[in-house]
Amino acid sequence: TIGKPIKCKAAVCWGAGEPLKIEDVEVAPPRAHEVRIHILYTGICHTDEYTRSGKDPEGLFPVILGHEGGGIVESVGEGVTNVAVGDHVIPLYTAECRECKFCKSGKTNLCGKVRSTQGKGLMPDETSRFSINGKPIHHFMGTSTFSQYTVVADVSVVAVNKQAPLEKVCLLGCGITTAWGAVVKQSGIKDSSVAVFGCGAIGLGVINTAALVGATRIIAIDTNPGKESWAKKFGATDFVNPLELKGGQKIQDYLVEITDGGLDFTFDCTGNVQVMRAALEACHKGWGVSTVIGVAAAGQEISTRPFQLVTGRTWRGTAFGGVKGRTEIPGLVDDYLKGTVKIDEYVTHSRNLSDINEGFHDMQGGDCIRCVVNM
Ligand code: NAD
Ligand code: AHE
Ligand code: ZN
Repeated sequence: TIGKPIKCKAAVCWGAGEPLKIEDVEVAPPRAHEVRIHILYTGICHTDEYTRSGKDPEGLFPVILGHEGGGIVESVGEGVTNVAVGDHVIPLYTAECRECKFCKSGKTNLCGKVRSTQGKGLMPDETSRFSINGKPIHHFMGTSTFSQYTVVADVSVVAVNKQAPLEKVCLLGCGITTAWGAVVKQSGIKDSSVAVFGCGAIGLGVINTAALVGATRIIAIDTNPGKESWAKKFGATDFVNPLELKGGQKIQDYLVEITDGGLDFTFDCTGNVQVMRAALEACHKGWGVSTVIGVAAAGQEISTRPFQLVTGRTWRGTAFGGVKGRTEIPGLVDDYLKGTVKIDEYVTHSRNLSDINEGFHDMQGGDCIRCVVNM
């Protein structure tokens, strides 16, 4: 049977730097190996704002942004076996096909199956399922969760326990999972010292997971003094505001001083390349490992003295925390239901789709960890 197009509301960004506009969009039925999802809730991540602002070199317009969603499968195309109509699902911006060189390597969560068309804002057959008066609108990150209905590749979606509230577990679509994976997939964090630069949802998730795996000292760093209480609530043992250091001391020098030579592990959760450098240089000589999670604007580059690496520090990065979504997210949902993974604590704001631009303003306000949009 051939499905019908659905007319629904979606937040469309028509051009770089423009606010989102609620539009009536037509969502074509899923083709072979595609899934159409009724999105009920979506978080707003800093990466959505990054692409909206025009700083993303991969940004394309007009586009339906959003990559932290939760919904219910409305229909499936030919050949779809991993999800069924009625399943509660989370769309995955990092696909998992289990067949490509990347998936089979056992070395990475990055999947090669749909990444190139995803980067072009298209489905794997190089066309879009979204249109307004016949004019195609780009997909985003293979997910486009700022639409009441979206179409994703079957490799880009996972079914989860129906007992879990979608208004909460939608956040596993990006922020919380990224932070969790960035910590649990690195060995040696137990009994070690950790510094986390940036206490948004990502930084708080890293702090919380580091505490969970048994890091002994967790130093949170943020230029917003209001983040101190948040960081401590999530498990930080110390908080430093780099703007308050005496004599304009550099944050990395201060951290090396107070930790007897530097941290075992550091994380950039800001996307600022100066901060990435500070995070690397705050690492202990001989073994410190710094992980870049933040996403930097087009044209930005990182630098440090190569001597920092020659003397045993490691600079690395992670996408989606190294998590394989289809394999690992169902377990994270169960951990949430058991109470071992926090989600509710991150939700500070909620908005209706019609007020999604307010949600973007919330995010910039400094007192927002995550805003969840009711679609
Ligand atoms: P956020 O804006 O909520 O949090 C960033 C925090 O950094 C804020 O608390 C801010 O006050 C702080 N900050 C800003 N400048 C600072 C500085 N110079 N020193 C210390 N702290 C500073 O953002 P978020 O949603 O938590 O996302 C954080 C970053 O992670 C973004 O760049 C986002 O795009 C990226 N991200 C990456 C992945 C990935 O897979 N690699 C996944 C999700 C998000
Ligand atoms: N398009 C940007 C890069 C954006 C980026 O790094 N995205 C992260 C996820 S951020 C989620 O909030 C990611 O997964 N990257 C790996 C990938 O394959 O995109 C640019 O600079 O071009
Ligand atoms: Zn994100």
